[in-house]
Amino acid sequence: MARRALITGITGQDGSYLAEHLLDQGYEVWGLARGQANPRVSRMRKLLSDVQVVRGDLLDQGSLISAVERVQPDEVYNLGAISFVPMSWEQAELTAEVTGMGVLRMLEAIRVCSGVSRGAAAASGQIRFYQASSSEMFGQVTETPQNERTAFHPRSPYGVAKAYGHFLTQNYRESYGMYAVSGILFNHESPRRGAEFVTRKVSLGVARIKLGQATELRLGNLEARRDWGYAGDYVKAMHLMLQTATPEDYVIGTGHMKSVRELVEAAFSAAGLDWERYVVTDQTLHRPAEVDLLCADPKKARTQLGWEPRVAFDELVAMMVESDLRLLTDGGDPDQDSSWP
Ligand code: NDP
Ligand code: GDR
Repeated sequence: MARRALITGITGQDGSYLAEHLLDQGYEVWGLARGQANPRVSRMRKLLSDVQVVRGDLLDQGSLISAVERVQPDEVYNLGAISFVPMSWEQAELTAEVTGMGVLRMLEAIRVCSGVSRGAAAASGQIRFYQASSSEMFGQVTETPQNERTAFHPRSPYGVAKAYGHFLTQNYRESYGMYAVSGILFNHESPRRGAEFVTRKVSLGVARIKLGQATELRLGNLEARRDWGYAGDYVKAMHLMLQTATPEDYVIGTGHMKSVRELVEAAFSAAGLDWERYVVTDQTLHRPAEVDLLCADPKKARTQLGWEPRVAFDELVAMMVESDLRLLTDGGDPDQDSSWP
Protein backbone atom coordinates (compact mmCIF):
# COMPACT_ATOMS: atom_id res chain seq x y z
CA MET A 1 0.00 0.00 0.00
CA ALA A 2 1.16 3.55 -0.74
CA ARG A 3 2.54 5.47 2.23
CA ARG A 4 0.38 8.42 3.20
CA ALA A 5 1.70 11.90 3.99
CA LEU A 6 -0.14 14.87 5.47
CA ILE A 7 1.40 18.29 4.74
CA THR A 8 0.42 21.50 6.53
CA GLY A 9 1.33 24.63 4.56
CA ILE A 10 0.45 22.87 1.29
CA THR A 11 -0.29 26.20 -0.45
CA GLY A 12 3.17 27.56 0.36
CA GLN A 13 6.46 27.33 -1.54
CA ASP A 14 7.77 24.25 0.28
CA GLY A 15 4.39 22.53 0.44
CA SER A 16 4.22 22.47 -3.37
CA TYR A 17 7.73 21.09 -3.91
CA LEU A 18 7.37 18.55 -1.12
CA ALA A 19 4.03 17.34 -2.46
CA GLU A 20 5.55 16.85 -5.93
CA HIS A 21 8.53 14.99 -4.47
CA LEU A 22 6.39 12.68 -2.35
CA LEU A 23 4.02 11.97 -5.26
CA ASP A 24 7.10 11.02 -7.32
CA GLN A 25 8.09 8.66 -4.52
CA GLY A 26 4.69 6.93 -4.76
CA TYR A 27 3.07 8.53 -1.69
CA GLU A 28 -0.60 9.33 -1.29
CA VAL A 29 -0.41 13.04 -0.43
CA TRP A 30 -2.90 15.05 1.62
CA GLY A 31 -2.65 18.78 2.21
CA LEU A 32 -4.16 20.60 5.17
CA ALA A 33 -5.81 23.78 3.90
CA ARG A 34 -7.46 26.52 5.88
CA GLY A 35 -10.16 29.11 5.24
CA GLN A 36 -13.59 29.15 3.73
CA ALA A 37 -12.66 30.54 0.32
CA ASN A 38 -8.88 30.63 0.30
CA PRO A 39 -7.84 31.42 -3.32
CA ARG A 40 -4.47 29.75 -2.77
CA VAL A 41 -6.28 26.46 -2.14
CA SER A 42 -8.06 26.61 -5.52
CA ARG A 43 -4.77 27.43 -7.22
CA MET A 44 -3.06 24.56 -5.45
CA ARG A 45 -5.87 22.15 -6.41
CA LYS A 46 -5.42 23.09 -10.09
CA LEU A 47 -1.66 22.71 -10.08
CA LEU A 48 -1.32 19.71 -7.78
CA SER A 49 -4.39 17.79 -8.83
CA ASP A 50 -3.18 14.54 -7.24
CA VAL A 51 -3.06 16.08 -3.77
CA GLN A 52 -6.14 15.47 -1.64
CA VAL A 53 -7.30 18.30 0.57
CA VAL A 54 -8.39 18.07 4.19
CA ARG A 55 -9.65 21.20 5.95
CA GLY A 56 -7.97 22.40 9.12
CA ASP A 57 -6.18 25.26 10.78
CA LEU A 58 -3.15 25.31 13.07
CA LEU A 59 -5.18 27.61 15.34
CA ASP A 60 -7.86 24.97 15.86
CA GLN A 61 -6.94 21.85 17.87
CA GLY A 62 -10.14 19.95 17.01
CA SER A 63 -9.62 20.44 13.28
CA LEU A 64 -6.14 18.94 13.49
CA ILE A 65 -7.37 15.90 15.41
CA SER A 66 -10.12 15.40 12.81
CA ALA A 67 -7.59 15.76 9.97
CA VAL A 68 -5.22 13.18 11.45
CA GLU A 69 -8.13 10.81 12.18
CA ARG A 70 -9.40 11.16 8.62
CA VAL A 71 -6.09 10.88 6.77
CA GLN A 72 -4.41 8.26 9.02
CA PRO A 73 -0.99 9.45 7.81
CA ASP A 74 2.31 7.60 8.07
CA GLU A 75 4.15 10.93 7.97
CA VAL A 76 3.15 14.47 8.93
CA TYR A 77 5.13 17.46 7.63
CA ASN A 78 4.33 20.61 9.60
CA LEU A 79 5.20 23.42 7.17
CA GLY A 80 2.29 25.74 8.01
CA ALA A 81 3.37 29.01 9.65
CA ILE A 82 3.36 32.75 9.49
CA SER A 83 6.75 32.73 7.84
CA PHE A 84 7.50 36.36 6.93
CA VAL A 85 9.81 37.73 9.63
CA PRO A 86 8.70 41.43 9.47
CA MET A 87 5.06 40.41 9.92
CA SER A 88 6.00 38.76 13.20
CA TRP A 89 6.64 42.18 14.78
CA GLU A 90 3.33 43.51 13.51
CA GLN A 91 1.33 40.46 14.61
CA ALA A 92 3.46 38.93 17.32
CA GLU A 93 0.66 37.16 19.15
CA LEU A 94 -0.76 35.61 15.98
CA THR A 95 2.75 34.48 15.02
CA ALA A 96 3.16 32.84 18.43
CA GLU A 97 -0.20 31.11 17.99
CA VAL A 98 0.35 29.81 14.44
CA THR A 99 4.11 29.34 14.19
CA GLY A 100 4.66 28.31 17.84
CA MET A 101 1.48 26.93 19.41
CA GLY A 102 0.47 25.39 16.08
CA VAL A 103 3.32 22.91 16.57
CA LEU A 104 1.95 21.94 19.98
CA ARG A 105 -1.52 21.44 18.52
CA MET A 106 -0.21 19.25 15.69
CA LEU A 107 1.93 17.16 18.04
CA GLU A 108 -1.06 16.75 20.38
CA ALA A 109 -3.28 15.70 17.48
CA ILE A 110 -0.76 12.99 16.56
CA ARG A 111 -0.30 11.91 20.18
CA VAL A 112 -4.02 11.68 20.88
CA CYS A 113 -4.82 9.92 17.60
CA SER A 114 -2.06 7.36 18.08
CA GLY A 115 -2.90 6.75 21.76
CA VAL A 116 0.66 7.58 22.86
CA SER A 117 1.10 8.08 26.61
CA ARG A 118 3.93 9.37 28.77
CA GLY A 119 6.93 7.10 29.09
CA ALA A 120 5.74 4.80 26.28
CA ALA A 121 8.47 3.25 24.17
CA ALA A 122 8.66 4.35 20.54
CA ALA A 123 6.25 2.07 18.72
CA SER A 124 6.88 0.74 15.25
CA GLY A 125 4.34 1.95 12.72
CA GLN A 126 3.83 5.20 14.62
CA ILE A 127 3.16 8.47 12.81
CA ARG A 128 6.43 10.23 11.95
CA PHE A 129 6.50 14.01 12.43
CA TYR A 130 8.63 16.65 10.68
CA GLN A 131 8.84 20.19 12.07
CA ALA A 132 9.96 23.06 9.81
CA SER A 133 12.51 24.67 12.12
CA SER A 134 14.54 27.64 10.92
CA SER A 135 18.01 29.13 10.92
CA GLU A 136 16.27 32.27 12.28
CA MET A 137 16.45 30.50 15.66
CA PHE A 138 20.23 31.12 15.63
CA GLY A 139 19.63 34.85 15.20
CA GLN A 140 22.58 36.74 16.61
CA VAL A 141 25.25 34.12 16.07
CA THR A 142 28.27 33.58 18.26
CA GLU A 143 29.87 31.00 16.00
CA THR A 144 29.87 30.45 12.27
CA PRO A 145 29.01 28.24 10.46
CA GLN A 146 26.06 27.03 12.53
CA ASN A 147 25.44 23.36 13.24
CA GLU A 148 22.97 21.27 15.26
CA ARG A 149 24.69 22.21 18.53
CA THR A 150 24.93 25.98 17.99
CA ALA A 151 23.07 28.01 20.65
CA PHE A 152 19.89 29.92 19.74
CA HIS A 153 19.50 33.69 20.09
CA PRO A 154 16.41 34.53 18.01
CA ARG A 155 15.99 38.16 16.95
CA SER A 156 12.30 38.31 16.00
CA PRO A 157 8.97 37.06 17.37
CA TYR A 158 9.07 34.63 14.44
CA GLY A 159 12.45 33.22 15.54
CA VAL A 160 11.22 32.90 19.12
CA ALA A 161 8.06 31.06 18.00
CA LYS A 162 10.18 28.69 15.87
CA ALA A 163 12.48 28.01 18.84
CA TYR A 164 9.41 27.06 20.92
CA GLY A 165 8.26 24.64 18.21
CA HIS A 166 11.77 23.24 17.91
CA PHE A 167 12.19 22.52 21.62
CA LEU A 168 8.67 21.14 21.85
CA THR A 169 9.35 18.69 19.01
CA GLN A 170 12.47 17.54 20.87
CA ASN A 171 10.47 17.31 24.08
CA TYR A 172 7.72 15.12 22.56
CA ARG A 173 10.44 12.83 21.23
CA GLU A 174 11.99 12.59 24.70
CA SER A 175 8.73 12.51 26.72
CA TYR A 176 6.65 10.17 24.60
CA GLY A 177 9.17 8.35 22.43
CA MET A 178 7.49 9.90 19.40
CA TYR A 179 9.28 9.86 16.04
CA ALA A 180 9.53 13.65 15.81
CA VAL A 181 12.33 15.55 14.07
CA SER A 182 13.20 19.14 13.22
CA GLY A 183 14.95 20.24 10.08
CA ILE A 184 16.80 23.47 10.78
CA LEU A 185 16.59 24.86 7.27
CA PHE A 186 18.45 27.90 6.05
CA ASN A 187 16.85 30.24 3.47
CA HIS A 188 15.66 28.41 0.38
CA GLU A 189 14.13 30.04 -2.63
CA SER A 190 12.57 29.32 -6.01
CA PRO A 191 10.31 30.85 -8.67
CA ARG A 192 7.44 29.89 -6.32
CA ARG A 193 8.78 32.00 -3.44
CA GLY A 194 6.36 34.57 -2.03
CA ALA A 195 6.92 38.06 -3.49
CA GLU A 196 7.52 39.54 0.00
CA PHE A 197 10.83 37.69 0.51
CA VAL A 198 13.97 39.43 -0.69
CA THR A 199 15.07 37.01 -3.44
CA ARG A 200 11.69 37.08 -5.18
CA LYS A 201 11.25 40.79 -4.56
CA VAL A 202 14.56 41.27 -6.37
CA SER A 203 13.84 38.85 -9.25
CA LEU A 204 10.43 40.45 -9.84
CA GLY A 205 11.93 43.93 -9.53
CA VAL A 206 14.60 43.12 -12.11
CA ALA A 207 12.01 41.66 -14.48
CA ARG A 208 9.76 44.73 -14.14
CA ILE A 209 12.68 47.10 -14.79
CA LYS A 210 13.87 45.06 -17.76
CA LEU A 211 10.39 45.14 -19.29
CA GLY A 212 9.97 48.88 -18.67
CA GLN A 213 7.27 48.37 -16.00
CA ALA A 214 9.31 49.94 -13.17
CA THR A 215 12.21 52.34 -12.79
CA GLU A 216 13.56 51.49 -9.34
CA LEU A 217 13.71 48.78 -6.69
CA ARG A 218 13.49 49.80 -3.00
CA LEU A 219 15.29 47.55 -0.54
CA GLY A 220 16.31 47.56 3.12
CA ASN A 221 19.60 46.30 4.54
CA LEU A 222 21.97 45.34 1.70
CA GLU A 223 24.68 44.11 4.07
CA ALA A 224 22.75 41.19 5.63
CA ARG A 225 24.24 37.85 4.64
CA ARG A 226 22.36 34.60 4.16
CA ASP A 227 22.98 31.02 3.07
CA TRP A 228 20.57 30.75 0.11
CA GLY A 229 19.69 27.42 -1.52
CA TYR A 230 17.03 25.99 -3.83
CA ALA A 231 13.72 24.85 -2.30
CA GLY A 232 13.46 21.84 -4.64
CA ASP A 233 16.68 20.47 -3.11
CA TYR A 234 15.63 21.15 0.48
CA VAL A 235 12.31 19.28 0.46
CA LYS A 236 14.25 16.12 -0.38
CA ALA A 237 16.12 16.54 2.91
CA MET A 238 12.80 16.80 4.76
CA HIS A 239 11.75 13.44 3.37
CA LEU A 240 15.12 11.80 4.06
CA MET A 241 14.97 12.95 7.71
CA LEU A 242 11.83 10.87 8.26
CA GLN A 243 13.39 7.71 6.78
CA THR A 244 16.19 7.17 9.32
CA ALA A 245 16.09 4.46 12.00
CA THR A 246 16.33 6.99 14.85
CA PRO A 247 14.76 10.45 14.89
CA GLU A 248 17.33 13.26 14.94
CA ASP A 249 17.51 16.95 14.00
CA TYR A 250 19.53 18.20 11.02
CA VAL A 251 20.87 21.52 9.73
CA ILE A 252 20.19 22.00 6.00
CA GLY A 253 21.97 24.66 3.95
CA THR A 254 24.68 25.08 1.33
CA GLY A 255 27.54 26.22 3.59
CA HIS A 256 28.03 29.36 1.45
CA MET A 257 26.97 32.86 2.35
CA LYS A 258 26.15 35.87 0.14
CA SER A 259 25.03 39.40 1.00
CA VAL A 260 21.81 40.99 -0.21
CA ARG A 261 24.10 43.31 -2.21
CA GLU A 262 25.65 40.27 -3.98
CA LEU A 263 22.17 38.89 -4.61
CA VAL A 264 21.16 42.17 -6.23
CA GLU A 265 24.33 42.31 -8.36
CA ALA A 266 23.77 38.73 -9.57
CA ALA A 267 20.08 39.28 -10.37
CA PHE A 268 20.56 42.53 -12.32
CA SER A 269 23.52 41.13 -14.19
CA ALA A 270 21.46 38.03 -15.15
CA ALA A 271 19.21 40.48 -17.02
CA GLY A 272 22.14 42.49 -18.42
CA LEU A 273 21.47 45.50 -16.13
CA ASP A 274 23.66 47.57 -13.78
CA TRP A 275 22.02 47.39 -10.31
CA GLU A 276 23.49 50.70 -9.11
CA ARG A 277 21.24 52.62 -11.54
CA TYR A 278 18.04 51.19 -10.08
CA VAL A 279 18.39 50.13 -6.43
CA VAL A 280 17.28 52.61 -3.77
CA THR A 281 17.86 51.83 -0.12
CA ASP A 282 15.00 52.62 2.21
CA GLN A 283 15.43 52.90 5.99
CA THR A 284 11.79 52.00 6.59
CA LEU A 285 12.54 48.50 5.27
CA HIS A 286 15.18 47.86 7.94
CA ARG A 287 14.12 45.51 10.76
CA PRO A 288 13.90 46.40 14.47
CA ALA A 289 16.50 43.69 15.16
CA GLU A 290 18.43 42.28 12.21
CA VAL A 291 20.07 38.89 11.79
CA ASP A 292 23.38 39.97 10.27
CA LEU A 293 24.64 36.66 8.98
CA LEU A 294 23.71 33.01 8.75
CA CYS A 295 25.77 30.20 7.26
CA ALA A 296 25.04 26.48 7.58
CA ASP A 297 27.36 23.65 8.46
CA PRO A 298 25.41 20.82 6.74
CA LYS A 299 28.02 18.12 7.47
CA LYS A 300 25.67 15.91 9.51
CA ALA A 301 23.06 15.86 6.73
CA ARG A 302 25.75 15.07 4.16
CA THR A 303 27.26 12.19 6.10
CA GLN A 304 24.13 10.70 7.69
CA LEU A 305 21.44 11.40 5.08
CA GLY A 306 23.62 11.52 1.97
CA TRP A 307 21.99 14.89 1.20
CA GLU A 308 23.71 17.48 -1.02
CA PRO A 309 22.34 20.72 -2.48
CA ARG A 310 22.40 20.62 -6.30
CA VAL A 311 21.55 24.17 -7.41
CA ALA A 312 24.21 26.81 -6.78
CA PHE A 313 23.51 30.48 -5.92
CA ASP A 314 24.11 32.02 -9.39
CA GLU A 315 22.01 29.31 -11.05
CA LEU A 316 19.20 29.90 -8.54
CA VAL A 317 19.19 33.66 -9.09
CA ALA A 318 19.22 33.26 -12.89
CA MET A 319 16.39 30.71 -12.66
CA MET A 320 14.25 33.15 -10.66
CA VAL A 321 14.94 36.14 -12.93
CA GLU A 322 14.21 34.11 -16.08
CA SER A 323 11.01 32.76 -14.58
CA ASP A 324 9.76 36.25 -13.64
CA LEU A 325 10.65 37.65 -17.06
CA ARG A 326 8.57 34.86 -18.60
CA LEU A 327 5.71 35.36 -16.15
CA LEU A 328 5.45 39.11 -16.77
CA THR A 329 5.94 38.77 -20.53
CA ASP A 330 3.00 36.34 -20.58
CA GLY A 331 0.88 38.90 -18.73
CA GLY A 332 0.82 36.97 -15.44
CA ASP A 333 0.08 38.66 -12.12
CA PRO A 334 2.71 37.54 -9.60
CA ASP A 335 0.33 38.15 -6.69
CA GLN A 336 -2.38 36.00 -8.24
CA ASP A 337 -0.67 33.45 -10.44
CA SER A 338 2.75 33.28 -8.84
CA SER A 339 4.91 31.39 -11.27
CA TRP A 340 4.40 27.85 -10.22
CA PRO A 341 4.66 25.11 -11.17
P1 NDP B 1 5.13 29.99 2.94
O1 NDP B 1 4.97 31.31 3.62
O2 NDP B 1 5.28 29.95 1.46
O3 NDP B 1 3.89 29.06 3.35
C1 NDP B 1 3.32 29.10 4.61
C2 NDP B 1 2.12 28.16 4.65
O4 NDP B 1 1.55 28.19 5.97
C3 NDP B 1 1.01 28.53 3.67
O5 NDP B 1 0.59 27.36 3.02
C4 NDP B 1 -0.09 29.04 4.58
O6 NDP B 1 -1.38 28.77 4.11
C5 NDP B 1 0.15 28.18 5.82
N1 NDP B 1 -0.51 28.73 7.01
C6 NDP B 1 -0.46 30.00 7.48
N2 NDP B 1 -1.25 30.11 8.56
C7 NDP B 1 -1.82 28.89 8.79
C8 NDP B 1 -2.73 28.38 9.74
N3 NDP B 1 -3.25 29.16 10.70
N4 NDP B 1 -3.10 27.09 9.67
C9 NDP B 1 -2.58 26.29 8.68
N5 NDP B 1 -1.72 26.72 7.74
C10 NDP B 1 -1.34 28.00 7.79
O7 NDP B 1 6.37 29.28 3.64
P2 NDP B 1 7.51 28.31 3.02
O8 NDP B 1 6.87 27.31 2.15
O9 NDP B 1 8.61 29.15 2.50
O10 NDP B 1 8.08 27.63 4.34
C11 NDP B 1 7.50 26.43 4.86
C12 NDP B 1 7.84 26.32 6.35
O11 NDP B 1 9.25 26.26 6.52
C13 NDP B 1 7.36 27.48 7.21
O12 NDP B 1 7.01 26.94 8.46
C14 NDP B 1 8.59 28.37 7.34
O13 NDP B 1 8.51 29.12 8.52
C15 NDP B 1 9.67 27.31 7.39
N6 NDP B 1 10.97 27.72 6.91
C16 NDP B 1 11.09 28.25 5.64
C17 NDP B 1 12.33 28.57 5.14
C18 NDP B 1 12.50 29.15 3.78
O14 NDP B 1 13.59 29.68 3.50
N7 NDP B 1 11.50 29.06 2.91
C19 NDP B 1 13.56 28.33 5.94
C20 NDP B 1 13.31 27.75 7.24
C21 NDP B 1 12.07 27.44 7.69
P3 NDP B 1 -2.39 29.88 3.48
O15 NDP B 1 -2.26 29.74 1.99
O16 NDP B 1 -3.72 29.41 3.97
O17 NDP B 1 -1.97 31.20 4.00
P1 GDR C 1 14.42 35.95 6.12
O1 GDR C 1 14.09 36.23 4.57
O2 GDR C 1 13.98 37.07 6.99
O3 GDR C 1 15.86 35.55 6.19
O4 GDR C 1 13.46 34.73 6.44
P2 GDR C 1 13.88 37.57 3.75
O5 GDR C 1 14.05 37.18 2.33
O6 GDR C 1 12.61 38.26 4.12
O7 GDR C 1 15.11 38.51 4.23
C1 GDR C 1 16.45 38.15 4.04
C2 GDR C 1 17.36 39.34 4.34
O8 GDR C 1 17.19 40.34 3.34
C3 GDR C 1 17.13 41.60 3.99
N1 GDR C 1 16.40 42.58 3.15
C4 GDR C 1 15.12 42.48 2.79
N2 GDR C 1 14.18 41.53 3.02
C5 GDR C 1 12.94 41.69 2.50
N3 GDR C 1 12.01 40.76 2.70
N4 GDR C 1 12.62 42.82 1.77
C6 GDR C 1 13.52 43.80 1.52
O9 GDR C 1 13.22 44.80 0.86
C7 GDR C 1 14.85 43.64 2.04
N5 GDR C 1 15.98 44.36 1.97
C8 GDR C 1 16.91 43.72 2.66
C9 GDR C 1 16.42 41.32 5.31
O10 GDR C 1 16.65 42.40 6.23
C10 GDR C 1 17.07 40.01 5.69
O11 GDR C 1 18.28 40.24 6.35
C11 GDR C 1 13.27 33.65 5.53
C12 GDR C 1 11.83 33.15 5.74
O12 GDR C 1 11.54 32.20 4.75
C13 GDR C 1 11.68 32.50 7.09
O13 GDR C 1 10.39 31.89 7.20
C14 GDR C 1 12.78 31.44 7.25
O14 GDR C 1 12.66 30.82 8.50
C15 GDR C 1 14.15 32.06 7.06
O15 GDR C 1 14.21 32.63 5.77
C16 GDR C 1 15.26 31.03 7.19
